[in-house]
Amino acid sequence: MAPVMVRDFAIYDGYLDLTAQRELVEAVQDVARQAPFFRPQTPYGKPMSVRITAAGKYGWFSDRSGYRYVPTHPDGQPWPSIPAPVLRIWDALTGLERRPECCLINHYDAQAKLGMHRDADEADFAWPVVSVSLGDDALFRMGNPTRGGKTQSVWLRSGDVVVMGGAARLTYHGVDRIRPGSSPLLPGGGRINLTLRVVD
Ligand code: MD6
Ligand code: FE
Repeated sequence: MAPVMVRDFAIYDGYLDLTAQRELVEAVQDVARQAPFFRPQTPYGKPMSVRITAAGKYGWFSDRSGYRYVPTHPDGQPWPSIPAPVLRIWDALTGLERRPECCLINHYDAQAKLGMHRDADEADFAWPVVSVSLGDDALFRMGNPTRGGKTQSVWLRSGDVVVMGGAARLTYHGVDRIRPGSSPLLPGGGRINLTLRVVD
């Protein structure tokens, strides 16, 4: 499948069929049973509107001390391993030998959004970030290598996969809002986004 390129983001529209999406939802539920979703604090002390958890050697974490990768859930347990169907998406789309060390899982409810940011807490930006959308539609905004300037937005739908590599790897991006109730996939509604990253 050839991606649609938007500002060097490779968007694989409808990459996952319904069966594959359901398999991933089960895998996420399995991770969340072991490592429950929580709401991190921003470095400024505000709670984030998305709830997060993770799988892999590292999870992404934020509190008053800043953003970082951590080897354990806030409850002290190591993160569950990254589910096999998630790794298969990485393998198929990147063709890389190296595998991700973090699968960050974001959950968006009707009010949640994610401000414009860059994923810059990893050691080597030569590795891409792969993002999988499940559940409700999300308005994904892509900007520039520095904050500000013109942006371009697309609606990401359940089953879409985005590969953020090359010039896009350090491009500002965010989620303005979701469209609540647009997908019946998740039992409790909302949207789940998985992002796969090489950390070390
Ligand atoms: C989201 N995604 O789609 C938020 N980051 O919910 C991201 O922040 C993201 O989609 C890095 C690479 C791809 C992404
Ligand atoms: Fe991001």
